[in-house]
Amino acid sequence: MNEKQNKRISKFLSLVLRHQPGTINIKLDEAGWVDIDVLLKQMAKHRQSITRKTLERIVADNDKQRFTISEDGKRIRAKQGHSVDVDLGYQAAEPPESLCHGTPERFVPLIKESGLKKMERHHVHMHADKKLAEEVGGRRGKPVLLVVRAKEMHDAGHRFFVTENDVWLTDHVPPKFIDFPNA
Ligand code: HQG
Repeated sequence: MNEKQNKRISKFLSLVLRHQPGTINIKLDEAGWVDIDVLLKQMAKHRQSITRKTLERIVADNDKQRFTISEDGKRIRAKQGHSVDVDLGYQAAEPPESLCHGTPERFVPLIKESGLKKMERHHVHMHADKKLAEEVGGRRGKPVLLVVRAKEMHDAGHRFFVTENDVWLTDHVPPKFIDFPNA
């Protein structure tokens, strides 16, 4: 399996494990899990046939470690980024002093007005790592790096969660906690 195929399957897995399980007629449980046997069978039925070994390789090699296999090896789920309703049991945690959020330049005026909103996702996503946040913002245009004064926000009563792969999540970041460049 080459890099390109790998990426294509990984995208397909994101689609069915986060957004549209109905595409291949699977159901995620309340915590986002689906049986691997069921997933592979339904993928095969929809011209996306892969072996269990390939699936395991994709989970292990995924650039952002997007997926996780249960300890007993029977189930799989996406670690974050769902638009379907799931409860992933994230741990509430105290964030570092500041967290970064990268966004395309064109969204900045709106964010200055209404803060960071979760849009189609369940949370606003932030990273401790500046470079990673810039990459995220760069997916859809020239990125601008916003710095969220996370500790201050937390102390003001906002809840933060952290995922297994170090993505920081919160419901909404009001503009007053955001440092905009050249502002
Ligand atoms: C922007 C990827 C207008 C926000 C990445 C972002 C990340 C606003 C976009 C993860 C706004 C939503 C998350 C407001 C926020 N007005 N635009 N008030 N508030 N926005 O993709 O953070 O590949 O839902 O800045 O690596 O870009 O999915 O969020 O540009 O970790 O694993 O609205 O998604 O990971 O876009 O990315 P997204 P995001 P995966």
